[in-house]
Amino acid sequence: MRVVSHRRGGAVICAMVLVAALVSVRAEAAGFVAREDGVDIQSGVVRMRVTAITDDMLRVRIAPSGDFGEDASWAVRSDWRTRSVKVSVAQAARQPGTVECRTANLIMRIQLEPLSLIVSDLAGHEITADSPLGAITTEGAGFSLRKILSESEHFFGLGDKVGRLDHRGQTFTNWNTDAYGFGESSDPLYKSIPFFVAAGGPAGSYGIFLDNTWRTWFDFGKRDPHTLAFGSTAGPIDYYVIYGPSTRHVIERYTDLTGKPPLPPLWELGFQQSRYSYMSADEVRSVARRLRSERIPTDVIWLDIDYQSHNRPFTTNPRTFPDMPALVSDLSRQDLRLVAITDLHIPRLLNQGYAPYETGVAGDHFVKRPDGSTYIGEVWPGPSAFPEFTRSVTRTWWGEQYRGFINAGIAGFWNDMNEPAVFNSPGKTMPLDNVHRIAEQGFTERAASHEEIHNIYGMLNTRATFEGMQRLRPDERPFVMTRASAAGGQRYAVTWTGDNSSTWNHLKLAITQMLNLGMSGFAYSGADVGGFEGTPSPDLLTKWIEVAAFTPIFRVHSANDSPHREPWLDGAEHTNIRRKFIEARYRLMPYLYALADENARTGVPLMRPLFYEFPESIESQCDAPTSFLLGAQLLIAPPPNFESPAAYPVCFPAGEWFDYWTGGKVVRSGPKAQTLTVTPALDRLPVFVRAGAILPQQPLVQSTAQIPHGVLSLDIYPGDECRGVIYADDGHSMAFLNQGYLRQVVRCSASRTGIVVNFDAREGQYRPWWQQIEIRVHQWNGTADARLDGHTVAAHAVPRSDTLSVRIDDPHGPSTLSISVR
Ligand code: MIG
Repeated sequence: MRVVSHRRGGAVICAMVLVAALVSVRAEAAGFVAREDGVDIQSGVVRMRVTAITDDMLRVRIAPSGDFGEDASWAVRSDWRTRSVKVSVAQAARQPGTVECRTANLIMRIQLEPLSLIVSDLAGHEITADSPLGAITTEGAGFSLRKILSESEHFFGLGDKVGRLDHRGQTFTNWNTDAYGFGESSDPLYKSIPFFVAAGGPAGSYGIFLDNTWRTWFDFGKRDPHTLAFGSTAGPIDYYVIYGPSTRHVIERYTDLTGKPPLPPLWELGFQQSRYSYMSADEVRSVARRLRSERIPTDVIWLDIDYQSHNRPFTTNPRTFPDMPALVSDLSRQDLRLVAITDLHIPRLLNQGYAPYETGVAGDHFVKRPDGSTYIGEVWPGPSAFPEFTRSVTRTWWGEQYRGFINAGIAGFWNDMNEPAVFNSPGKTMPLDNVHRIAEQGFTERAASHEEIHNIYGMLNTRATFEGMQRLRPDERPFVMTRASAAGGQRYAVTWTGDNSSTWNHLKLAITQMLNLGMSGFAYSGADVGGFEGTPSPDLLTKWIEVAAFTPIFRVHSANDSPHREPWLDGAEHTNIRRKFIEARYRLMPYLYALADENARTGVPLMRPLFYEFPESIESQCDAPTSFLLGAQLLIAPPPNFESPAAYPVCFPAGEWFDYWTGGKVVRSGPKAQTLTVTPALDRLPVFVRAGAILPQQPLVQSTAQIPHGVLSLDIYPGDECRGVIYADDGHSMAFLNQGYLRQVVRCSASRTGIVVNFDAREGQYRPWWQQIEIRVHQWNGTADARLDGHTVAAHAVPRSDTLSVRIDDPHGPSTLSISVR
């Protein structure tokens, strides 16, 4: 045995330990070869390569037969895949056949026989360790990896999975599926995101992303309670270990790897009304008129497949939708926009002047059968061809199909059926032996089976749509919503949870789905409000609107064979409650938009489970099945069992909390989680604000297209780490990339004699709609003296509310507002 350690560029690099003498016979060689940024391991024919991408993130590639194969990825950004940092020897190997090296944050211990990898933090707490039962087994082209599942770990992510929020004790498969009629134990569903976050373990949170497009699976201790296992039916063994220790950091890093969601147009955060389908332009106009006369704030009306001629993508029915530009401009006068569905199946219409098919054939843009013929499957418009989205030229061609609709002024697009769904076929999708012809930067040009491409097909569909919109309307932020997607798909589209049902249980499922999607990179998701299939009771639709008002995408949608569910259809009592919650959403728009800005820069989700902000709540079990956070400041606490009229306990993580609706303090400081009993009521949704929050809000508008009249308000809930963020820009263009935005952090500190509010320097050059800001300090008794940068400003007590109000001119730069008890 020989240990070699040497210096290069100042850093000590990994020790090389040769345990076997047979170095000349590669297949039987065994040993470690140090690299500057990792280590290569040979154990029999098996090769493993560990690379430190950053100090807290490792890439692990394993080649069971010695050949790593092509190094390419649809999910991971190439600038991150090619990044690496130096690793150094932690200690000279203590035993033969092991090596230990480290980055600034991690220790890796690799053992040769049996091959295993243990990753720890610098204090020696194990983050993740291969199972002593054997780390890898292969079977044909498939593989299984096994790791130790520690007692205290809980698992999240994996996209749109249903069931409990915590995946522990369950198994899942990733295979994009048109899961019409799914229920609480259905799997697989529409999306494949082979990434999970583990929280609660001895070293804090970490994540594992398996970069493999095939049919992957995860077992979180179901088969063996002490083993975490995952694998795939084929494809590379190529995974990333991402260390936290905070869940936030894991998600930030995962979205460094796979991309951040882009900053959305502001209207994406507005209320959206959809239906399968609004059948004519006149029907759309009447829905628009009614939304306005009922004063239901709304930003978008959606067009489902029936606006098309014979369900043919990129056409319009000339009888029912004779003039799309006129419809768009009528709606825009009412501050509404249209989003239209564009499915990806292209009907085989020979010599009928149907350009998508004819140009598709001419450009050889369709997926083939193994015999070289074009694959044809039956979908809505009849026998159809399917675009070859793995070719960049085909994606460009697809993007070009949107030109007409973009010119007509349609604001965004909806990519449905992109699992892809195919009628009357095995597995409801295309044959697995269909042949894709990859022609993509970073990839070898080669044929690939549909089995390899299936799970990313929907994501590539949305990529083509998104990039097409960018080319056709470069100054506007694209909006795409998709049903199927894959790891990294958050770069191109928001998503919804597909064909859910009008049941109370589905409302509950939607919350866990959106939370796990948020921890899988998809910060923007929604569930069809009211449920797609079935008939919601008026109470169910009302409660669903209340909850959805605090979720990222807020869209009412319904199936063609279920009753209409525009908000006014159940009488005045329901309409009034629904309106009140939609209005609350619009008042909170500055808070939501600041979260969108944070997400675009960091990837952290808008909607978060409690443990995300309060890690100790994993142990105290404070995460009730339906409660969630919107950003770091708002706790939404619907009943854990929606059908029960019984009072229920709301669990609050340690700290002080205020009632959002009244501004009153409801939970006083304590070292532990506390509970408050709440009685459910149709018109009430408990929402709480964390002490220390500064919530930016705005006057009510009927659409984000309207400029609010009045002032920006900052509601201050005094407490520790008091902070808030103001963000604004024009809401739709790309000018924010070039100083056309405003971001300002506001902090406060309270004492017995008063409160000081500090406005940090402003970033960006954008001039906002407000000239003044109203600061409302909650839990304030009586009046006060207020000075802004030394000058007296008026302060007054808001009657009957324990709130102090101070109005100041918009502080363009750093400013200090001192408020003292009089
Ligand atoms: O086979 O476009 O999930 O939201 O309304 C049904 C019609 C096709 C499925 C989508 C649903 C949409 C519907 N689509």
